[in-house]
Formats: sequence, structure tokens, C-alpha cells
Amino acid sequence: MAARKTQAKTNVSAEELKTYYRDMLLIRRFEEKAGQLYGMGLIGGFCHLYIGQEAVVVGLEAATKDGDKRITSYRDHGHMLACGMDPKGVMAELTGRTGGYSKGKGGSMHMFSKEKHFYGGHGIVGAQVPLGAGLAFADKYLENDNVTFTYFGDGAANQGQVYETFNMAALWKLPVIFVIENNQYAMGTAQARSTSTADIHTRGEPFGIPGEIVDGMDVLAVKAASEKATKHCRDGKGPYILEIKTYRYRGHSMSDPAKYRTREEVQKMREERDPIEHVRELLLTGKHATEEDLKAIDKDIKDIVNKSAEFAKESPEPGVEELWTDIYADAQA
Ligand SMILES: Cc1ncc(C[n+]2csc(CCOP(=O)(O)OP(=O)(O)O)c2C)c(N)n1
Ligand SMILES: [Mg+2]
Repeated sequence: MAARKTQAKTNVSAEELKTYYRDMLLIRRFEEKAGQLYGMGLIGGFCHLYIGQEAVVVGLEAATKDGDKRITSYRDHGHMLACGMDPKGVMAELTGRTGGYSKGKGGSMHMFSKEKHFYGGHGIVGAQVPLGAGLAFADKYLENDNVTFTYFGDGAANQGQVYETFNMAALWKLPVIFVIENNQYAMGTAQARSTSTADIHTRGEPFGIPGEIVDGMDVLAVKAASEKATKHCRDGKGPYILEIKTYRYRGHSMSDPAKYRTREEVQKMREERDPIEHVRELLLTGKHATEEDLKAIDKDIKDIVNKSAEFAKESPEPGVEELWTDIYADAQA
């Protein structure tokens, strides 16, 4: 990815820019805290951090309206925070406590919110792709103009079920945006070693699904792409593919020794392409905010994250009797 040149002029308001800064910072600080709690043994099992990829969800969410849906993989904390789920409920789920979104029984990869239309959290690579098309089918059937964001990775894009889904989604003109979060690695495998073509966004062509590449380290570029894709879906034109080029700074999961890439590669990305630093520069060079304003936002975010960690530590663990509850859905609900 080429180094970015920051422009002082943007076509969004100062307030919008500040919101994106805040929303991305919340994800970054939340994930850093989750990493700390994991290190302290307070979070167990799998934990996949989203650090570096914040502009993807924040930019896409900027073009959503109430009723739109989202579904993603196991790297899901950022998606939950970006759609407005409560950081306390997410952190408490990570620590396996009753105050969590799944009452402490789901953990990092299994959280849901009916209120925010967040449908998980899926540990099986690619499993969420047909499910996302199913959500979009429901909206089409109900004749509303909601859109479903179905997120998956560059590795998941090589799964057979993705192409079965592309076929059905195109055939039925489903209002689904397939968001390929191309962070260039699938666990320890670089894209060039796993994927026959460099351009994953063209994979919809045989099905007549348009696709484009988006700079995922630039929240404004992602927002513009989201506006275009949501309009396409709301106009009844069927699915759309966004291949968003991004980068994860941390390992695949907390247990990744990261031997497949150099420290220099990660450092270069952090220094030249960091999505939060980008908006910070836009705010300062455009004189939309002062250093003091940004410090106040940083402090506010730190407080929210610290409170979520306190809540997560104080919330009780589920009792043994909870092993027998929430197994089947209540038919009356
Ligand atoms: C069906 C299936 N195969 C393999 C795995 C193990 N696995 C977990 S994540 C992963 C890599 C996925 O990479 P990508 O889709 O690029 O997503 P990222 O982790 O980069 O966000 C693999 C192979 C799994 N969970 N499910
Ligand atoms: Mg990947």
C-alpha cells in the first residue's frame, strides 16, 4: 500500500470527522484493553483483535440506517462497537460473565444483538456468508429497503460456499453487501500464497455482481464506497462486493507467534497508513479540532473502556445451572 498524503480539505463536516475519530479510537482502546485482560488470564479461549482495521467498520457504518443488518466472522469486537453495542456487555462477554451479551456463555466469537441487528460472531470460516444472504432474503421478502453487510476475510473468500451464495444473491437480487476485509493474511498465510488472483473484488463477475477495491486505511474512502454500495442495494439492483484493503497490526489471534511477516512490515503500516492518525491529521491540519479537543476525546474513550473492564471484572460468572438454559429458542419469543 502506498503512503498516504494527507489533504486538509475533505467533503465531510468537522463533526463527522470527530465522530469517526472517536469511534475508531473506541475500538482501538477497547481492543488494547482486551489484549491486556487476556494477558492477565481474565479472558480465555480464542480472542482475535481488530487493531489496524478500525476504518473498515466505522466507514461502512457511516452510511447505514436503522434496520440495516451486519454479520461477520470471529474478528468481531469492532463490528459490535461500531454498530452501537454496549462496550460493557461486549467486555463482560469476553471475560465470560453474566453481564455479557450472551450471559457469559458465548465468549469473543459468539455475541448477538437483536436491537442493533448484529447477527454474530461466527467461528467457522465463511459460515456467515450464506447466513448474510439469508438475512437479506428476509428483507427482500418483507419488501423493506434494509441492507445486510456480510463481512468476511481474504482467506474466507476462497471458500466454496461464498460462490454458491454469490449465485443465489445475484439470482434473487438480494440487498446484500459482501464486504471482503482483505487484511492480506489468513492466519499465517499471505494472500499471494493462498489466492490465485490478486483482485478478489472481481470474483463476482461471473455472477454479474459489481465489485470494487477500497482503501481500508482511509475512513472517508470507505464511507464513500459504503454510500455507493448501499444505494445500489436500496435501489433494488442486487448484491455488491467491496474488497477493502486493510491490515491487522496484531497476530491472527492472541496465540500467534507472527513468524510469517517482518516487524518492519507492521511498523511501516503503523507509521505510514494508520487510519486513526489519518483522521487526527485531517482534524488538526483542517483546523477542525485542537490538540486539547482531541485530548478530551481520548480521555473520554479511556474512561468508557476502563469502565467496561471494571464492569467485566465485577460481573459474576454464570452458575452451573446455566448449562441447561438458552439451548433451544423459545417458540413464543
Ligand atoms: C471452515 C474452517 N476452516 C478453517 C478454520 C481455521 N481458521 C480460523 S481463521 C482462519 C483464517 C481466515 O482468514 P481470513 O478469512 O483472511 O480472516 P482474518 O482472520 O484475516 O480476519 C482459518 C483458516 C476455521 N475456523 N473454519
Ligand atoms: Mg485475512
